[in-house]
Amino acid sequence: MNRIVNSPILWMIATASSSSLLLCMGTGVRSEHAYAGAPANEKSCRTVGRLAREVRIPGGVFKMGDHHAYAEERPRSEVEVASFWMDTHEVTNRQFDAFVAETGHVTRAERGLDRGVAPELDDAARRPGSLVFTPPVRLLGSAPSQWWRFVAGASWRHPQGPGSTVKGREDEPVVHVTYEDAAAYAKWAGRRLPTEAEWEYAARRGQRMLDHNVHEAPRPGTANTWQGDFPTTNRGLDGFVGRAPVACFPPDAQGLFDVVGNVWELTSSVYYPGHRRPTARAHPTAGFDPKQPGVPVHVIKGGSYLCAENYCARYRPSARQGQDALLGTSHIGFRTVRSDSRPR
Ligand SMILES: [Ca+2]
Ligand SMILES: [Ca+2]
Repeated sequence: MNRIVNSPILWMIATASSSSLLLCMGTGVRSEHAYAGAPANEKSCRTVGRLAREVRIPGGVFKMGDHHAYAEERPRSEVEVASFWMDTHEVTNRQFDAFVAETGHVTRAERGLDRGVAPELDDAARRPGSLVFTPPVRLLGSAPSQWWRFVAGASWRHPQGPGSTVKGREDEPVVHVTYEDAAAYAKWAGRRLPTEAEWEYAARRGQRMLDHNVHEAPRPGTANTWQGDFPTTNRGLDGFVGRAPVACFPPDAQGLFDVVGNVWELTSSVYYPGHRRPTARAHPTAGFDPKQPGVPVHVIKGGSYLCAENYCARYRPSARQGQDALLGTSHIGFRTVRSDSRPR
């Protein structure tokens, strides 16, 4: 795999203490802190074991992308999606633990980067770990390196780094997983990761039925996002300042929980900065993100608990970003799907 040493991700790993990741860009909008919804809380969280495992998403044709949002969401075009079954919620720590217990899978964050993957890096830069959101005390400019920190030893078992644990957080979405970790889980479960089109199609169906304008922030009380000025003021008016257990917020009209918000969700689609796929000669099959050139990138969807009105605002079905296929973070997880051969 060809990765170049001056990519922002590898630079971040190499410099560790001043890690950087271009996960979101500013919107120029100042958050007004208005919040009319009732906050979610422990009482509003469903018992995960009693939830339906999956729901059937009937196939159809839809307009994918958005002309009025970020450039990478263009062009908007018609896409056909076959019927499929989708997890009702993000994969939890409890589910991932069952996978690890049975297969012995060791995640990329726990293994670190081997020489075959990134021969240009020195040993210190290969150490096991992951990116952890760490709010800055003071904000100087807008460099993401002020709130993304590479923490050696951070992994799905230790989301905040050594000493932290998922004990008591079994129903929270698993994080610090890479594309290969998520794909391995899905295979073990007899499933697969959704394509970007499948994910967006399902998200649009649910949002439209809730009469949600895709250009606005999620309605208060419907998703775990950020209220306040990111990254310094997290008011937690929706009931959670960090990740929430899955299914604490209401489901969409199809019965899907936390499609928007809580954690970003990995897809099987490689990322390009737009829906018009470039020629194979121009860009590698591993995807291409001009913000992290040379790095294999997959599309992530839905935004996370860190998406605010003044920053990111990618809590919309069409919103998308490229994620380093070999790097985890504390706000990216996934859900799985399986194909359905039945007619619509
Ligand atoms: Ca929140
Ligand atoms: Ca989500």
